[in-house]
Amino acid sequence: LSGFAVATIVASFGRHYEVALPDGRLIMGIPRGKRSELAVGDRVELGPEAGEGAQIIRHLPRASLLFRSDAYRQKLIAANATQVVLVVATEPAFSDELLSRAVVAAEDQKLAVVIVLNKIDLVAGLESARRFLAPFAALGYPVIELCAKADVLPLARMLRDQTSVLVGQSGMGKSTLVNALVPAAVAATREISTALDSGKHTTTHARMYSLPEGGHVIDSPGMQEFGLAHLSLGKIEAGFAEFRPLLGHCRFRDCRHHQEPDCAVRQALGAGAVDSRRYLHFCNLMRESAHRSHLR
Ligand SMILES: Nc1nc2c(ncn2[C@@H]2O[C@H](COP(=O)(O)OP(=O)(O)O)[C@@H](O)[C@H]2O)c(=O)[nH]1
Ligand SMILES: [Mg+2]
Ligand SMILES: [Zn+2]
Repeated sequence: LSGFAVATIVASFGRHYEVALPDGRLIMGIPRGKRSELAVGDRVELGPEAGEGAQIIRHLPRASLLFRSDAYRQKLIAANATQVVLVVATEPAFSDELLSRAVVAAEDQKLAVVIVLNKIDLVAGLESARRFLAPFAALGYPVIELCAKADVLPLARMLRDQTSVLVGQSGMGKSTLVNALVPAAVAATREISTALDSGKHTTTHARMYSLPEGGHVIDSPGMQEFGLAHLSLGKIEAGFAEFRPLLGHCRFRDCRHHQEPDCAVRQALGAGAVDSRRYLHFCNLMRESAHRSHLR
């Protein structure tokens, strides 16, 4: 690489990045500024290659950014993704509230959402997992049941020509899925990851892989929480698809759907049209958000 090139960030190691050149070659990209806020999936312009890698001289505009945040900082998950794949399993137990939160973050960025229920070979937790996923399925989010160790074809079909980011708690099988989808690519990067992670099996860095059938998939480290401190009340509300036909039908225009009289959301809840766990997830987000506005 002698001149300038547009490249894609495929892995982030804090101070520097691994970037893919248009011909597929991977090199190191070093940002110019002190503080960089680039994410896997970001498109950048590189200066001429020199020594260890190339300097990142420009950050190209993003089509989307999936991230979570608390009052203090934001954690970038992936840039330019088109689809979020939420991975849960029959065991260990998963948090359906984390799912609701990730869905709100995805909806805010207009990303498609797919849910994978993995480890269906472990049948003991199957019925309970399905019960927790039923409200999401009822909203139209596709739920794909599979066993990552046996057959990932049902998921592979959904990934074609998309940039999909796998999101979920650790232990759900995200890395096992990616390994089954792109075995050669995972093997090729295992050495560098092992060196950087000091041999641990857990995923500590997000990484993007090219899919043989077209498209890309991003493996991400497991998360236990999904804060949405960056989203306004309106954005949170809009992230609950079942509320959309109800908004504007409450007595008060600024109804928070909590204890107000003649609230269309609470009426729908009473009638069973809004799921009670989804409503609980919404209330928890609203409470966090109200708490933040008091702090300001
Ligand atoms: N029984 C069973 N175990 C699985 C399956 N998929 C993954 N696992 C196991 O679940 C554990 C966590 O998997 P991993 O891919 O590291 O999860 P991640 O933290 O989400 O990346 C590992 O021990 C896997 O071998 C599956 O379909 N069935
Ligand atoms: Mg992992
Ligand atoms: Zn209301």
